[in-house]
Amino acid sequence: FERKVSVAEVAGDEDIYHSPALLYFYHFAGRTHFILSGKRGVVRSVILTVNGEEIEMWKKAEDELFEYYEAVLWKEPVELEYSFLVEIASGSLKKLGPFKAVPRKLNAPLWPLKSVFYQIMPDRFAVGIQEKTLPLKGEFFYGGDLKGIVEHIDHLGDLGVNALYLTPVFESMTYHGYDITDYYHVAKRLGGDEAFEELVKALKGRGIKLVLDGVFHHTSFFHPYFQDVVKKGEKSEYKNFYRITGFPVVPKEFLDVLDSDMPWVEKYRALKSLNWNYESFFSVWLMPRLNHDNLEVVDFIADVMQFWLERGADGWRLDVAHGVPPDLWREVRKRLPEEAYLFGEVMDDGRLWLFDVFHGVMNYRLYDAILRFFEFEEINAEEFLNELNLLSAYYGPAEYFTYNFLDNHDTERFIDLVNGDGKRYLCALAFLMTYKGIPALFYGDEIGLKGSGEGMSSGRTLMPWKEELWDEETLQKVRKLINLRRSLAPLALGDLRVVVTGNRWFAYKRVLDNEEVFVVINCSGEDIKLSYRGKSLPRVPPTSALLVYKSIVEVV
Ligand code: ARE
Repeated sequence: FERKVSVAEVAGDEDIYHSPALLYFYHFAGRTHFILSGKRGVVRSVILTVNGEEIEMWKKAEDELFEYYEAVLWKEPVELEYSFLVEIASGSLKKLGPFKAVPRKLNAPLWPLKSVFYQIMPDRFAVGIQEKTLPLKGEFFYGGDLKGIVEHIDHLGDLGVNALYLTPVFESMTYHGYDITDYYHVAKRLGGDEAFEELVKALKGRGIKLVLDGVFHHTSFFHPYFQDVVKKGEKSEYKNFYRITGFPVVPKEFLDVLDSDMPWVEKYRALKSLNWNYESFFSVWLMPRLNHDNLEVVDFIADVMQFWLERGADGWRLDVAHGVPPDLWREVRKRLPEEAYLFGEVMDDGRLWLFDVFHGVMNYRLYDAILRFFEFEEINAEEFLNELNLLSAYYGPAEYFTYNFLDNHDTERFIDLVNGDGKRYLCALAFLMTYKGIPALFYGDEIGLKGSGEGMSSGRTLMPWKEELWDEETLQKVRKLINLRRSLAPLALGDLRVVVTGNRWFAYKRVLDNEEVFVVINCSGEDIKLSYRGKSLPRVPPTSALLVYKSIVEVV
């Protein structure tokens, strides 16, 4: 992609840049975006001329190296002739163009744009099957299953979410399921393949889409392919499935510990201190890394993904996606139906993983900015908005397809991070629901569910089903926000224009053709009084949000 410019090149004479490529000239939801980037400090102003009409571009964002200028035109995606007249800081003028091209479109399924996601870790949500044998008995398993989700499907319906992302559901030995032993069967502890079919039926009946978690960076140590390598060593036909660094794959003591009748917790501890000859996820012996250079592994991944898409899944979240070469994902994507929504777990800048790789990424970069503004109060509104606009410049149309969250199974719960301040949670959620990208809740957020302890697995608490334990006010407001998100098209598809910013509050419009929604996010300790279209609005109390759509005003 075009912005892959090295620092040395930038220092040369390529001070301003545009090309009619996806990130610089694209069409989305009825409008055409033009982006021009310049080396920091070089550009003073830019005039865009399109088919004879002149438009002044606005400075959208800046990073360490570049500044990004943008103009938006509400036009059909037709061929346009355009050029830029750039006023350089030194006083001279530079002309770029003319360019003659049709704006590029992102290739992606449209259903995610209409979705609000709900994420469930099945073991922690609801117990449907009371009698069951759990692997590694007693260790961390709460016993939730897919039948439990079916039994509580009305909870999802009432909330108004219309897409479900489930953490891994396949055969494995842990409660979290990221160590898969059989990719073609749903874990018996979760109710097996039958429960999966029932779940798919229940979801389809309510128009809820289903996204599964694909763990293809590694398998379980106990996956038959890896076991074959452990047993047969160099003679194993699966030795190239993994990244083996020597034979035997594990020393004899390792197998002795595994075979012993020590309790599992002790076994785990003992095994950790031994050596092994394979690469694995974060040096966890249970998770040997697949060899992604092996074309048979590519076939295997594509086959598993297609298998479950045929059985009712609508998309995949790809685990440790940033630990697998983008080319592999590109190839896999080509073999899957275009309607399947694919988003990768990518922790930082998503640019290498978007466009023709995944449709979206888990938006960790947005999450970091949200924490810095809403929780730590490290950045002010202007800095927060610069970060948002920067991501927008980096991702172009792909930003509408990112999976946006305030928490998930790997983070502390947002409510815990803000010390139980429900108002602050709702304020941040109001932002998420009125921002570009696909909003997602982690099960229990809607009822004010808190985590226990600290660290990445602290949020995986058991969902309480006694309604006396729910925070009813939060639930009502979360419902309202989901409803607004789903009923007001500009919130999902609209362009974003910042209207005014304070230190800890800001207001923006989401504009879609001739419709718009006005949003105020007030994270400050004071009332904010604004007027909109000549009318004064009700005050926005501290730590709350306000939405205006036509003559409807909502304060959350
Ligand atoms: C368990 C314990 C941990 C313990 C670990 C090692 O919970 O406290 O440290 O074991 O013994 C799954 C389970 C985890 C489990 C893990 C290993 O859900 O509970 O941990 O397996 O057995 C990095 C990766 C990122 C990954 C996160 C967790 O880059 O891909 O770590 N996320 C996915 C899933 C996880 C899952 C796995 C991967 C493994 O979403 O749920 O874990 O399949 C910084 C770094 C990131 C780092 C992040 C979090 O931001 O830049 O690279 O992410 O911190 O640590």
